[in-house]
This record gives sequence, structure tokens and C-alpha cells, in this order.
Amino acid sequence: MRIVLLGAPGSGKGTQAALLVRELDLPHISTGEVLRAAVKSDTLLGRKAKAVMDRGELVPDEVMLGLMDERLSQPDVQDGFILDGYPRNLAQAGALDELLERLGQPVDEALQIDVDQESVIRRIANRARREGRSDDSEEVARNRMKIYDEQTAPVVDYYAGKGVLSRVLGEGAVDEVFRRIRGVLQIRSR
Ligand code: B4P
Repeated sequence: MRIVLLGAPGSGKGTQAALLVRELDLPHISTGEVLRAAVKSDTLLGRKAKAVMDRGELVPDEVMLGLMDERLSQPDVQDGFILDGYPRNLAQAGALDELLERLGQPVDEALQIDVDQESVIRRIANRARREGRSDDSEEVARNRMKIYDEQTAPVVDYYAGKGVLSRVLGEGAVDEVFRRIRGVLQIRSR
């Protein structure tokens, strides 16, 4: 199964992806995590990405596409994957479709997690206290929300147009949200 998780920054994509990975035994591809690991190891990609991420902006499409091309060509994703944080704009969505068409692996499900803007600002502020991520300050989080509204929200309509979109409410406890996702994907509890 090939699943794309969509939602605003802090909507819980990474949190729910971790639960889905356990349930479905599929590889988790988080572009945010790949970028944070590159920053931590101070690679060329990490140096390019750090300043952009610290402003809450999107890393350039050609960088992201190269990264996805490499990752989705690896053997462990041939039976499916959970993609979290990509695509983040219409150009990335189109490029992903082309890439997956070439690999003969179209997206089966695009799952949008809907959360109120003030809840995500609160969650990000909590994470800032816990983890100290450099893009989690309130000012940067608000910029990420603005970029989400302008560039990422249209991706939801893109998948709706392809007939593969489902939406779940992301408010409430983590396991409550997961139960809704399980229902939408019709996964039976193990
Ligand atoms: P991401 O790592 O994707 O960051 P995110 O959107 O903040 O995370 P997510 O929605 O996964 O939230 P989480 O589960 O952690 O991206 C970071 C940056 O990388 C971007 O701003 C951009 O610069 C760059 N980037 C990534 N992909 C890119 C791309 N494709 N193109 C260009 N640039 C890209 O949850 C947030 C917090 O809420 C956590 O602390 C969690 O514990 C908490 N939480 C989760 N569910 C909850 C619930 N139900 N109740 C209460 N708290 C909850």
C-alpha cells in the first residue's frame, strides 16, 4: 500500500506515520527527518537546507525531487511506503506522480489530517519546549502555517481530483486520531 500523509505543520503526520508503520510494516519516509539528519551530519544537503528550514520555508523542489528519486528507487519500498511531508506543493505532487508512474507504483491513499490552526501552534510550542527544534519558535511556526496555506493546501484538492483523498480529524488524543485513520484505511487491529 502506498500512502501519502498530508496536513499542516504540527498536525501529527510524523506521530501518526510512526503508528501506521508499526501496524502495516511498511517503510516510513519523512522528508523532514531526512533533512534534519542531513543538517545534523553537516552534509552538503544539510548545509543547503538548514537556513531554509530555520526560516520555515520550503527546501527547493529540485533538491527534494532528487532526494525522493533516490529514496523511492530503493528495494525496500517496492511493496509500499508511508510518505510523510512530501509533496508540499503542486510541483512536487506532479513530479511525484511522474516518478511513481515510471516505477509502476501509483499512490493508493492520500490522507489529510485536519487540525485547527491554534492547536497546531500550541503543539509546536510544546515540542519546542521538549525538543528545541530550531524551526519551532512561534514566529517560524506561523510562517510555516502561512506557507502551508499558500503552497501545500492546494495539494489536498489535487489528490481529491484523482479520487484517492480521505480526510480525518486530527484533534483529540493520539490514539483517538489513529483509530479514525485505521477506520478510513479499513485496517483491522492486530
Ligand atoms: P516536517 O518534519 O514535515 O515537520 P512538521 O510538519 O512540523 O511535522 P508533523 O506534522 O509531522 O508533526 P508531528 O507529528 O511531529 O518538516 C519540517 C521542515 O522540513 C519544513 O518546514 C520544511 O522546511 C522542510 N521540508 C520537509 N519536507 C519538505 C518538502 N517536501 N519540501 C520542502 N521542504 C520540506 O507533531 C507535532 C507535535 O504535536 C509533536 O510534538 C507531537 O508530539 C504533537 N502531537 C501529535 N499529535 C498530537 C495529538 N493528537 N494531540 C496533541 N499533540 C500531538
